[in-house]
Amino acid sequence: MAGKAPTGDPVQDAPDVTTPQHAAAGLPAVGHSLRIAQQQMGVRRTALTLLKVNQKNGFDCPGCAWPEPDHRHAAEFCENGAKAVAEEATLRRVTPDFFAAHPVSDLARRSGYWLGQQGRLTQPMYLAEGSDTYEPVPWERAFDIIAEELHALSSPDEAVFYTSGRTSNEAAFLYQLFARELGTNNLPDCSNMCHESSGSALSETIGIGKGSVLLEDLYQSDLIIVAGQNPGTNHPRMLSALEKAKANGAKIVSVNPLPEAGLERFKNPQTPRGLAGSGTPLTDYFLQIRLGGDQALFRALNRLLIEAEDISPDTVLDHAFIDEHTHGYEEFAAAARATDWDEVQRATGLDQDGIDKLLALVLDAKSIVVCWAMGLTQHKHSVPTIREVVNFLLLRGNIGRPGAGVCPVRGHSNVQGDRTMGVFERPSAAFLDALDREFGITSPREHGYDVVRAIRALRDGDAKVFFAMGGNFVSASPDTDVTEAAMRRARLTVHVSTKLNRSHVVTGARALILPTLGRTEKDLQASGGQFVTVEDSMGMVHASRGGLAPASPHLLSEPAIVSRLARAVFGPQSRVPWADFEADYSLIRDRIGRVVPGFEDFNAKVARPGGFTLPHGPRDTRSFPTSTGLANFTAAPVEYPAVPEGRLLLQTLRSHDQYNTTIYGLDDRYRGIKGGRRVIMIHPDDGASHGLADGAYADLVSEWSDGTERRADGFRVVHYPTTRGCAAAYYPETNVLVPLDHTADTSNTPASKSVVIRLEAATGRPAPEPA
Ligand SMILES: Nc1nc2c(c(=O)[nH]1)N[C@H]1C(S)=C(S)[C@@H](COP(=O)(O)OP(=O)(O)OC[C@H]3O[C@@H](n4cnc5c(=O)[nH]c(N)nc54)[C@H](O)[C@@H]3O)O[C@H]1N2
Ligand SMILES: Nc1nc2c(c(=O)[nH]1)N[C@H]1C(S)=C(S)[C@@H](COP(=O)(O)OP(=O)(O)OC[C@H]3O[C@@H](n4cnc5c(=O)[nH]c(N)nc54)[C@H](O)[C@@H]3O)O[C@H]1N2
Ligand SMILES: [Mo]
Repeated sequence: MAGKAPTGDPVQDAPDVTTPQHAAAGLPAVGHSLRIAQQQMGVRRTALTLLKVNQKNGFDCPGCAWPEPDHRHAAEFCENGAKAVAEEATLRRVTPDFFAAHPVSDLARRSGYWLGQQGRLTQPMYLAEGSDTYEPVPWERAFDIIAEELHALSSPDEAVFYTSGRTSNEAAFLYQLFARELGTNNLPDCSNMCHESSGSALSETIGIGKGSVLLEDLYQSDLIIVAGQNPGTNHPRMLSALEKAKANGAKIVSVNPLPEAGLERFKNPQTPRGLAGSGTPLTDYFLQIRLGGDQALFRALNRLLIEAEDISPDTVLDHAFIDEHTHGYEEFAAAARATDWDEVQRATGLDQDGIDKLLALVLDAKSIVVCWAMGLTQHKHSVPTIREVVNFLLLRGNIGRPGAGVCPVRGHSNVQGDRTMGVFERPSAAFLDALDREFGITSPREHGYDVVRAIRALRDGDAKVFFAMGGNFVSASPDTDVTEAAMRRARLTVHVSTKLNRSHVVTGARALILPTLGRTEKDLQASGGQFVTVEDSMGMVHASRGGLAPASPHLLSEPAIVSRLARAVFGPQSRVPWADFEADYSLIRDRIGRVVPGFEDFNAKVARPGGFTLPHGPRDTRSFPTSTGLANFTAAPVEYPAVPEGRLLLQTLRSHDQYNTTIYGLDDRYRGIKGGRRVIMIHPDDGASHGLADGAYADLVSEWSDGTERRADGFRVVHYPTTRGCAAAYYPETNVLVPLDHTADTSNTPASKSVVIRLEAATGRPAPEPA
């Protein structure tokens, strides 16, 4: 069927399943990363490039947002960081000849894996209205096409400017300035699909939407709870931090429906013992929870803490902290006391004994950090869930002192920085006032579209131009068929990208691909070689400077692209010195220093090796810039997903061989799955009750409350030690199952970790499509 998303990799998808592993990293990880790197970049380039990752004079790893330790190893990267680097520094190239040989209708039949494997984009390409083939286009003509379409809009709010989290601070600052000079706050970003729930919950409760711990706090903590996160795959360098914390006496608890190998045991590839020996066991206690049960778990813990205090007054709760720094304790305590144990059991699947064990660890710990990622943020009730985590920490004053705090572990390497720079559809008035004062513009005050609202606007014809600074909007967004149809209604779609992806082939009437420099590459402008800056998950800002020759002489940097676009759109009458910014990024940093709090003297501070840490009121001085001026306890009703009889709850997650929609390979080594991605992991008892043996094939049908159904066919059933009733399958193949309207309350994040599905026995995998 024309335009239908391809289903996995029909030719190559033939999953081979063995038993899951119980330890992460070690020698196999080193070997695997070097193999992938050498395939993409050859031996010499691999050695030169990987040694520069995360070094003080090198570039920031384009993998995850985990911070760099102060004492760096010669090789401060991990297996998956090496894969991310190799993916960008690859020697393969996508040239105009490639596009001539592959019309869009052909590319639209290819899998995301195949598209990504073709290599780096080398020239700006234009798809004219009615054409099926991208053709090379000069940069100036490309900017004129965009200007033409933007000028034809009846309002700037008919344009949407998406950002993925790899964009540097400098580029992000210019980008949001461009959107606001144009007159719109339509700045959706990948954060809307990611940690938006963390931002919403933390802003309301502690007054700042960022984590409150530094690496040092993890090293000093007595208890680290890792809930809804798979660091062995997605933040491998976090395992080194957990290992160090453990050596200092910390206990580690993991809360997850899956027993993730990286959390069980870690073989540090940077120590001889880790390479060869059996490694360090990390998790002391594993709570195998039901999907979406975390709010109930933390509420139950909070009830137990309050009751323990009743029994032994002044020994459990931190009354001095609660009295001086918090608001709303009484109302919250009343709600916590009313917690219903049957409900907790239904929500979590855990018995009281299991929760009592966790309580004992909590009571023993003078300082606690809670870390989390997508397992907590992508549910309908994610915001109250994270607020409950905050309640838990506030009870014993576990915030704003050493070894304690909230640690939302961010995804993309600069997703936090992009937000700090103003990439946000709901900017604060203070931010816009500062921007307007600095540049003499008048930013719009109405809120813009987030990701889900942008898709609706495109679908309904209310948005007509879609511009993406990185990312793969079509594959990363929920409800693939709806999103693709929405995209096709646009007048113009534009992607600033390093690699080919599905968003380039599901286009508006006209489309542009603008190829850009990656992190690993030298950025030479009129004033000389440039560096950019990024902010990690713990609010540390530092420089990133690439060393490789650009993949093609035609590439422009992201700041240059925004600057030239702005000149094409606004002409000489703009009050913003756009050309100067392109020539010298330190001039952008001067402006950031005058607009964004914490960046005063930006150029001087970032010149220091290792950079600087942004101020954080709750962490630094226990000051909470909330509506009450205090840290807020909140008392929400306990929620958890309702799953009708005979149905399963599906989470859509990452394999070990992917970076979001970029597929590195078809293996998920730690989970024992090889050679294919169309798998559905279910508990053996659920397999038995559905009549689906391990190795059988099933079609997945999601059932949404409005009666609509969505299908993804031909998944190999894998009997897996997940919680009963809870299934897991990979994103983005299963995004087609996530209804657009199924989002978290308040944050509007797609609820990608709780999709109600039924399984229908299938005869096998779908027939391969003609190549
Ligand atoms: N190599 C690699 N690194 C990455 C990425 C990548 O794709 N590849 N992506 C980056 C990005 S953008 C992000 S946001 C992060 C994502 O990092 P993660 O959040 O670790 O990614 P997911 O694969 O979505 O894994 C979710 C984890 O939460 C668990 N989980 C799911 N639902 C629940 C629940 O209801 N309760 C609990 N307690 N646990 C649950 C799952 O079993 C799984 O272990 O990683 C970043 N780093
Ligand atoms: N079902 C389901 N859906 C999800 C999730 C889930 O867990 N389940 N997770 C969500 C999350 S947490 C996130 S963050 C989003 C991710 O959404 P996105 O950030 O939109 O997706 P990515 O796959 O990270 O984007 C990859 C593309 O970015 C481009 N790129 C790479 N490096 C650069 C660069 O330096 N500059 C530029 N301009 N482009 C570059 C390449 O062309 C590459 O193809 O997906 C979300 N979608
Ligand atoms: Mo993310």
